[in-house]
Amino acid sequence: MTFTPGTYTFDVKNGGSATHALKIVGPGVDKSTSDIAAGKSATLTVTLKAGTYDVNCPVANHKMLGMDVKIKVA
Ligand SMILES: [Cu+2]
Repeated sequence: MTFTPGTYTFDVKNGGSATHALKIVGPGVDKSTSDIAAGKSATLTVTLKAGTYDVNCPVANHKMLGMDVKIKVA
């Protein structure tokens, strides 16, 4: 997944049955939503620069279980 540099608002909905959250870490960004209960939504606004960002779920061991993706900004 490739993004162009800029400011983005991620509008995330937890369609699962467990609590999750969305975290983005990379150049100039280390931000997370609060915990999002099942069925709830949250937004996360970040300014992305060129580079690679890690997008994951910081709840419990979810990142290790695979809720983890890298995105490229170029
Ligand atoms: Cu999770």
